[in-house]
Amino acid sequence: MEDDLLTGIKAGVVAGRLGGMGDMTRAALDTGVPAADIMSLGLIEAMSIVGEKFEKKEYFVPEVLVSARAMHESMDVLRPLLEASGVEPLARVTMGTVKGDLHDIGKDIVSIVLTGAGFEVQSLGADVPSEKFVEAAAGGAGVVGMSSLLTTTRPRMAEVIRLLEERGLRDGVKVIIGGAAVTEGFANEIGADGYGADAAQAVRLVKSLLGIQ
Ligand code: B1M
Repeated sequence: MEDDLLTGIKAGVVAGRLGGMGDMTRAALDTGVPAADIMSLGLIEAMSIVGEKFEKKEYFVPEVLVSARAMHESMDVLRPLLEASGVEPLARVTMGTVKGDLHDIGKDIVSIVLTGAGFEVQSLGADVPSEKFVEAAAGGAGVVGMSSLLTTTRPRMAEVIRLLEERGLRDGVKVIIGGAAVTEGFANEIGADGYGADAAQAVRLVKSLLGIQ
């Protein structure tokens, strides 16, 4: 039963079934499937299948867009559960997808998981101008997190770091990056403080950079 519901959620995202994803997600939670499992085994696995279909040209942008909307319907149900840490925020993290890039699913997942781990996350959204990240650092964010899924938008990350240096803000903030277009090597190359391959790694990274156990 639980497996059927998880399989149904995954299939629903792949097929872009809109309207019923919220109910299906609530039904899975009611039968005891943990929210984190729905996220990782249902939603994230589904989007990787969508990605493969896009690469093989079985899916095109409209299909991918509908799958992304179906994923958001389910995430809306999971968000309050995954975000509820019930403790004082450990630190403020500003998260956004860089300018020119509209991919927001991965960045949203990382934000939800960081919030659940006790951080206050300020989400700047997607297609965020470099200046906005700098403003967030000037406003006291302890960590600036940038996501990029398009290789063409990767230079924006280096730009943010350069602007932080120019404004004298770089020493007061940790910069982390992630998303399918970047790697650990790229993070080192541009002088970021770290790279997270997924949401769990991002949490470990932020904690270690801030010296939190
Ligand atoms: Co686009 N797209 N897309 N797309 N899309 C990719 C990224 C692509 C790899 C597909 C492909 O061709 N194989 C390709 C990029 C190629 C490249 O640059 N080398 C691509 C392209 C080309 C495009 C368009 C140009 C297509 C077009 O119009 N012809 C266009 C660009 C639009 C724009 O941004 N300006 C476009 C559009 C779209 C949609 C709008 C249709 C949709 C996005 C919807 C949305 O986000 N609201 C979409 C999608 C869904 C994808 C794929 C299929 C899936 C991305 C996704 O959501 N993955 C993607 C193919 C792929 O990635 N295999 C593809 C699921 C998500 C959970 O994973 O985002 O990697 P991810 O996040 C992970 C980790 O990376 C990490 O944690 C997350 C959770 O595990 N992580 C971080 C992410 N950010 C982090 C930040 C951190 C730490 C960890 O710290 C700060």
